Amino acid sequence: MTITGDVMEDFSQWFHSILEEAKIIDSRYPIKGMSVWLPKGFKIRKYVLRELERLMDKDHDEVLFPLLIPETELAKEGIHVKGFEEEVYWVTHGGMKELNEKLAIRPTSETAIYPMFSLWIRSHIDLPIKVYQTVNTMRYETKHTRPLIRVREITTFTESHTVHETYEQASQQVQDGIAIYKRLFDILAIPYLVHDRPSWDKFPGAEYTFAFDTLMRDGKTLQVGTVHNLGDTFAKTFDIKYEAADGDHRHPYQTCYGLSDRVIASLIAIHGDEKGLVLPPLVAPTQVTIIPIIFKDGAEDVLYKANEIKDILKDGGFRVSIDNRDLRAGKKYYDWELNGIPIRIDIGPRDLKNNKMIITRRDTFTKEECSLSEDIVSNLNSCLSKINTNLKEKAWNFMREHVVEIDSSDKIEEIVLNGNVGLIKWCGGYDCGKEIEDKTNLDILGVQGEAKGECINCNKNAKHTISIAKTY
Ligand code: P5A
Ligand code: ZN
Repeated sequence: MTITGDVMEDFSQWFHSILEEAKIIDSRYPIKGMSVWLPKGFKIRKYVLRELERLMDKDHDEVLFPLLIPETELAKEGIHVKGFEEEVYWVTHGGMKELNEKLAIRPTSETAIYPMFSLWIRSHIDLPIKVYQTVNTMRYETKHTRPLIRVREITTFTESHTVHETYEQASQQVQDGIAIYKRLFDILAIPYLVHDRPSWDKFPGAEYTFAFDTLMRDGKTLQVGTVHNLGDTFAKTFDIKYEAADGDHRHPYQTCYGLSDRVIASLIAIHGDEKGLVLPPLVAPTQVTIIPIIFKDGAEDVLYKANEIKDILKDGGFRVSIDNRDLRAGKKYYDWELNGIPIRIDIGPRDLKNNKMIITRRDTFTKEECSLSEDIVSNLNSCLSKINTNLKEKAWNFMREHVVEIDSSDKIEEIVLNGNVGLIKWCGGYDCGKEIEDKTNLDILGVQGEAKGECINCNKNAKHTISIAKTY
């Protein structure tokens, strides 16, 4: 079996195929939009979460709220509930008995958390609050579902919620949230564009929304995270108040931001190739595999040395394994490629005699001879860090090459459908923006910067340069 579907030509097929072949998840679970995390996928998820939690824990407290939300709480914030009403799963029964009040399975946790904030917050001394949780949420998505990308049970929803005395502090927190996510995506070598979403595409109930988009190999963008400024809308709805230093009672200002399984989807989609996974070393379940090349003679010596190298590397902090299955080397190489193990070490009787081993990199397939008397740990450390740098550069270059300025409206569709994010000039008008989306059947991702000249659509004075793309 090999990965079916070309990474570039048939991305969707390739993505499904790699999830299956590399045993990341099993999407045959008999409910649409829900899948099983397999051991290897779960490990990748674990290491990604570890990095995220490390970043979050510096400045947030982790909490865990219930899964169910009373209908009355969910319904309180008008715009918010409007945005989610089509997507909520409801619990209506306890056993045979119909419940007095329907309970929503959280599609996100604002309406679970904010009633509790209203109990917790009394004085300005209680602020700021910065909490996060990693939970599953459910959304009855009506668009085409795709494993990890658009699921009905989001299994890895890391959502943060913050409360502040002033609007300025909340705005600053939005920037801090963006900075945290940038650091995570940099660690994972996932390139991103950050956009202030157009007003018609912000989070239901938010004042404004910043979104991270990354570019898949087929030229479609994927929203991989969002950071919202909620103003004092929810505080008013949920009666959250604090006593300020001057004795006044005021509503605080809030933000929320979140990431999902899509982070893991992007990690796999952006770095992988036609041979399988390519993983940044930090999140690879196995970072180094040692393949002893065994012939009749000298097998014992080779195995002995292979184990010795394994122990040295383990002590050096690597996740390392020996592939001593009774299989031909070709099959082992094949699995090494499929599993995206960053480094392969081959060692055979002749290498042993020459006091060396061969290191092969998964990202470039380049080989390097290494002396066995050198410091193996520091050698491999520098090799892993080169892999990370290379993955990051490659991914960023790919994305940058596919962000293209477009100066005439009749070229938008062609250029974007050719796999690019288009940069166009826009007047800033709501109706004009919607018209651009309708005409092209594409999505405006948001504002990239200021612009001079004419709006590409209505020829009025342009205000912004905006990005337009085909989105997942
Ligand atoms: C922020 C966290 C929120 O829900 N409330 C708490 C805010 N924002 S959001 O934009 O609606 O969702 C956050 C991120 O979750 C991803 N996402 C999904 N991933 C997979 N399948 C889905 N069905 C799905 N829906 C949303 C997106 O990356 C989104 O930015
Ligand atoms: Zn216009």
